[in-house]
Amino acid sequence: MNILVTGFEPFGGEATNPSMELVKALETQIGAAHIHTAILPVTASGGLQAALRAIEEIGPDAVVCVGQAGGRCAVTVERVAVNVDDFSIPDNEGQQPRNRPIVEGGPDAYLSTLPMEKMVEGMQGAGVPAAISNSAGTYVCNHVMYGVAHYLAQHRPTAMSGFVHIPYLPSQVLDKPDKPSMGLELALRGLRAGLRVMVCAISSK
Ligand code: PCA
Repeated sequence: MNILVTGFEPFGGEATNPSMELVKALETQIGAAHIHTAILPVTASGGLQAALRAIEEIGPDAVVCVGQAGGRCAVTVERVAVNVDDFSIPDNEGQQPRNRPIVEGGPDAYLSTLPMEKMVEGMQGAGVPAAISNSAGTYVCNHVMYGVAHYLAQHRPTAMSGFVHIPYLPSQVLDKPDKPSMGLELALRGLRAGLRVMVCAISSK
């Protein structure tokens, strides 16, 4: 079994991105699955292109994209990606599409096909604050979640896909002490527990 897990480069003036650190720290084997990783640029077209290139190379059974959601208190498994780019800040190339479809004429939304509830239970069972989120936003993470689901629906319909958002790291909130954070070890334990549940679900299909 092959699983692709992606993270993002830093953006928005941050020195790091917890998703990049997590993906770098992840082991290469979880249960029956070989874990492949890629770090994506935080740009609408470049991020999605890099994810699709990795999918074409690896031919994964599941794609789990991971990103930073600064301000959230828990690891969150996203339920849905919407067909809207509406960036509140420019991406790392200075592009800021507003109120624009990602795929002209595409479905309004794609639901995650990951076993979301079981993954959240697995994360909580490992002692990690976790929840389902009903909005991945309208920035680059939503764009990549939507774009990956759209690609898989056409080219690899048996593969699962979805998105996991991670809070800020403690080092990122030293200058914003009103914001919550989660240490890398705890976030890693959560992601690992979620992936383990997903791998078991794929194995028993
Ligand atoms: N988080 C952003 C984009 C890259 C990242 O890590 C988002 O939530 O859209």
